[in-house]
Amino acid sequence: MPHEPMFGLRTQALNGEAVPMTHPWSNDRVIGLVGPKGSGKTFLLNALLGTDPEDLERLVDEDRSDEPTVGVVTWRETDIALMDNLDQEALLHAADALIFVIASCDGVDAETAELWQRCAEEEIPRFVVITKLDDERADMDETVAVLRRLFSDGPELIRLTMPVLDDDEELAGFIDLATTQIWNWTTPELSIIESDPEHVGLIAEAREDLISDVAMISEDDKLTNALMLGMQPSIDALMSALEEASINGDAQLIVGHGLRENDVTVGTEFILDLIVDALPDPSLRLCPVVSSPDGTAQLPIDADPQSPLVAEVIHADADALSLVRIYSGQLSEQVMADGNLIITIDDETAMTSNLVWIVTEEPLINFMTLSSPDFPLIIQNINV
Ligand SMILES: Nc1nc2c(ncn2[C@@H]2O[C@H](COP(=O)(O)OP(=O)(O)OP(=O)(O)O)[C@@H](O)[C@H]2O)c(=O)[nH]1
Ligand SMILES: [Mg+2]
Repeated sequence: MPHEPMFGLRTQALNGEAVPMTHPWSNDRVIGLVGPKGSGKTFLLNALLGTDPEDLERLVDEDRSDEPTVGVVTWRETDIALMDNLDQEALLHAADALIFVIASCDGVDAETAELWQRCAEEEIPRFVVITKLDDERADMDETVAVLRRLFSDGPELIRLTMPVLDDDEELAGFIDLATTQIWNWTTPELSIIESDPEHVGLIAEAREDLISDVAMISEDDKLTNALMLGMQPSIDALMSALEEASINGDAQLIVGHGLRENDVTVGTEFILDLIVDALPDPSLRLCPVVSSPDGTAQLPIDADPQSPLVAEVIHADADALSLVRIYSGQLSEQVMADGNLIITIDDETAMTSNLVWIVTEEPLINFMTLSSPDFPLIIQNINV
């Protein structure tokens, strides 16, 4: 299986070219996994980590699977931090995007529907993975219909893949509705093949839906005009429009995932490509609004490692181990907590360049602001 290819497998398959990135954080993604209990979040996390042999030893032990966890997988030179079992409020602060993990056979709970609504209000980029598509009760069409009723009745919830079964009716792969290519996990290595006319016929209606949804949401006038005239869009234009809308939080894509024999997970690499191509990198995020400790307003701070430090404790435990999201600047050995307490960092383990586990002398508290002792700041826009 190809690891860390230079370009996305989807783009590569279409001979596209990657755009070089210059911002020091732009090769990272900070992503939260959310969804109903038992929907398959930890399973998906392990599937994503399992694509990189070096990460195998870091797979989440099922006995510890309720604890806040950050798994990092490197895909196409992008460090992807995936946060599991984090407090919802912490994720809303700290994640650049969320993945909603919904089981194809279990429905959606009220808490997840409420979280979706909040993300819609706060325009948090996100996509949906429909899991357990190998389950005999799985019905992706039905789950997509339920999600569209529950989450949004507009064009912004866009289904991107359709499951393909093998001769034994086992989950074999997915058709990408944008490119019409089949991603096939029945071969020893994942293969991406052109679909035959029979498959193109089967997906025709779903693809029409996708194209008309793109016509409604895209900001590319040339593309929307062509679509309004009933012309077939180029695959590149379609993919760019989908990815851009997803990064901006204007559209949310739905893709599938499942398991087949020999522990092969189906859909995993597609999801990694989507995380890199269709979710925002940290440089696209605004730094939270900050003030001085006495409440004096401060000018907005750029989300840049060269700017003053603005970081937030997003999970603190009693052993003085804390997970910290850095919004700008860099941690130093001594930091100011909530503008009035100097803290010494004894040890730190970076998950990505801006998501770090730290050990401090004294335990910290959730949602504390960490800043530089020379430039103390407090994050203002939090509602905990
Ligand atoms: N067959 C199959 N089983 C799955 C799949 N995804 C998850 N499971 C199983 O479903 C059960 C629940 O999955 P978890 O990953 O623990 O779910 P979770 O969302 O992390 O659950 P909580 O952390 O308790 O909320 C486990 O037994 C998984 O092995 C899948 O795609 N196919
Ligand atoms: Mg779990």
